[in-house]
Amino acid sequence: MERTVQESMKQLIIGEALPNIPWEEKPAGCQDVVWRSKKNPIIPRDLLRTSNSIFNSAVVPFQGKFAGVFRCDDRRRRMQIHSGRSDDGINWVIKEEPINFICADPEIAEFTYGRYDPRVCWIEDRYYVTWCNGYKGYPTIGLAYTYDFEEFHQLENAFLPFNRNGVLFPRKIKGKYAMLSRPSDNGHTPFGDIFYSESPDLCYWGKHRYVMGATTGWQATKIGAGPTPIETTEGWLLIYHGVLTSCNGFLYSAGAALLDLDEPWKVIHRTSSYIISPQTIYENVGDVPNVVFPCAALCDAATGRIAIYYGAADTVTCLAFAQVEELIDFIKEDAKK
Ligand code: BMA
Repeated sequence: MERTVQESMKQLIIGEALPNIPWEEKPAGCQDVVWRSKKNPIIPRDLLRTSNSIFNSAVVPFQGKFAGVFRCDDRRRRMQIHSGRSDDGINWVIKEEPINFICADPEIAEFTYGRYDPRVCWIEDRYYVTWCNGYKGYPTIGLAYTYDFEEFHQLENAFLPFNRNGVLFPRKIKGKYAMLSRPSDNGHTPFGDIFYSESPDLCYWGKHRYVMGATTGWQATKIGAGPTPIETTEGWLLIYHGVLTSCNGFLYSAGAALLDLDEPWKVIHRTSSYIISPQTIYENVGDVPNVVFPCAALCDAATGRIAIYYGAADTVTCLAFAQVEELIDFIKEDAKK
């Protein structure tokens, strides 16, 4: 694919500049469309003295720096989500206490076995957090908002159980809030496709549409949305995870797709190859081996740089990089395979 200089300077990401995005150039000779940080894992499992593991976590730009919500499993192996701050997106200070959600109705705050796999999304005037919420023993999509990463206000669960991987779009689409999710079961779900739903108020959800499903190879068993979709001139750029069942169990990789901007349940292109799969020691070895699980992506509209945050082996948090133009070209070309 050859582009003129003028074409290659074109801004593809519809959004704001983020000059302080964490970034490392692609290593010379690297053939991959996504490359890992040399600093990986950026968050060790024991950053908190109470943590068994810190992974599958979400970060956003915040007041010129960065903030996030982190999945921290404690040493009793309870799954909880904690807030954190960082000056550079790489070195994080995470609160030792889990988020103490403020709820209009205390029943909403009740959960059994845990909260996990958070995503964070800025919409209009505040940050929204979605996560897999163990509501009375049933996994479903928890939802909350915060202005400051200090106080978090929990709203009604978005859907009936069983559901996971709830990922909001960063703006209303045709006047409605929009969310991707993955209907599932009560265990380690051996199936799963991505659906789209919309809501006028973040309480009542409907117009559920099928987006895309498990296919073959690295995404043969199930798929689930990853980071908040990135708006581009070519469609919503969605990074998602896909699962293959090997003789040794589940193996989690990630791929990417472009969704229609106005009707995001319509898939324009989708990779048939993964863009990153578990291949390093910190992805292959840990509490759950062979997992890469992206939950967040920072992007700089001015340069097209993307920094992807992912959990590795259900143990640590890692960072990888991509260039939007190269990634979109890859999706288009690979979709033809
Ligand atoms: C999924 C979720 C993720 C986890 C993955 C691999 O079902 O529980 O949190 O990373 O399994 O264990």
